[in-house]
Amino acid sequence: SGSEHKKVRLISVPFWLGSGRAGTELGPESIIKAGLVRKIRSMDIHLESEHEVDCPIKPFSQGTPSKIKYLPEVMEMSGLVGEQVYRAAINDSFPLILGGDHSVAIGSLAGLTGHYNNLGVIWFDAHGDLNTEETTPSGNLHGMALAVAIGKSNFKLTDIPGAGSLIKKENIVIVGARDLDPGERELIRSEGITVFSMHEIDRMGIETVVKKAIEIAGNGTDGIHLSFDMDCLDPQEAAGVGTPVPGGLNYREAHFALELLSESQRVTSMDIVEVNPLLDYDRRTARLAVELASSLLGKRIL
Ligand code: 6HN
Ligand code: MN
Ligand code: MN
Ligand code: MN
Repeated sequence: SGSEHKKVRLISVPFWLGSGRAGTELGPESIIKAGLVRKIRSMDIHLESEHEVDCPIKPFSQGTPSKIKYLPEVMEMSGLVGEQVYRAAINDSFPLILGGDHSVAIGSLAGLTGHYNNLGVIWFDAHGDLNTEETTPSGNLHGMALAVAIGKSNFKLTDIPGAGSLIKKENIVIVGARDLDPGERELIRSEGITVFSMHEIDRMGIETVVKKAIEIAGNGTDGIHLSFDMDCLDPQEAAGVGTPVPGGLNYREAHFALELLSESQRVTSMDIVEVNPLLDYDRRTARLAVELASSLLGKRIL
């Protein structure tokens, strides 16, 4: 069966400085080695180009250590990623962004908001990524990416050159959460952010959850960005991530979720982040990432 998007542009972002732990900079290469390009080419899709973003791999020469780690590096990366994502979007290509840690999504959203007037976001993650400078327990920016996107931290999406407006909290949905910090829980309550935690997934089933997520992220928006942190999966399925949390999505739930998202024809871009090949001994997590991406791009069993 075909796909809603004829053209796909692969954007590799070898970046780890948002996570405080090296390894995710090897993610794009590992996902490609696991067969992503081959898989996309075997489908009815035109793979336009592969672009590797020349982002900082080493910390800039250190000044005084600050609580928030590598902010200048994350800002530099985000601007560069944003440029490439924006170019793909205006060219009517589907941007498929390969991380890298989840701070890469700040770049994706910077580029996408430059193009879309009102973007919805579905964020698959074991975590909330809603910490601010005040609440972060780690100082790692990947744990702040969504707070940056909605403008709840001091560092905001709109600080990135080329970014459009902030993401509206009404159009954000988190799916798969099971490890939230106290400050994140508070922000979720006070802002009324929709979170379908593992509890809701067990209660309602993944199909209902995904349908509701599309409704909320799609309500009055002209695009939906799917930001897929591989740690939403159970560590039994995807051990090769930096911050594994037990009790996650199983293979079939994740697979079905991405088929449903594909069928909806509403998703206009996707990140796949947090694959850490140093922890992905048999490349199983990278191969799963390939499977899930191809489901989203239209691969069907029949
Ligand atoms: N991720 N909540 C923790 C923190 O440091 O803020 C973990 C964040 C993980 C972020 O997996 O994208
Ligand atoms: Mn499009
Ligand atoms: Mn994340
Ligand atoms: Mn996560």
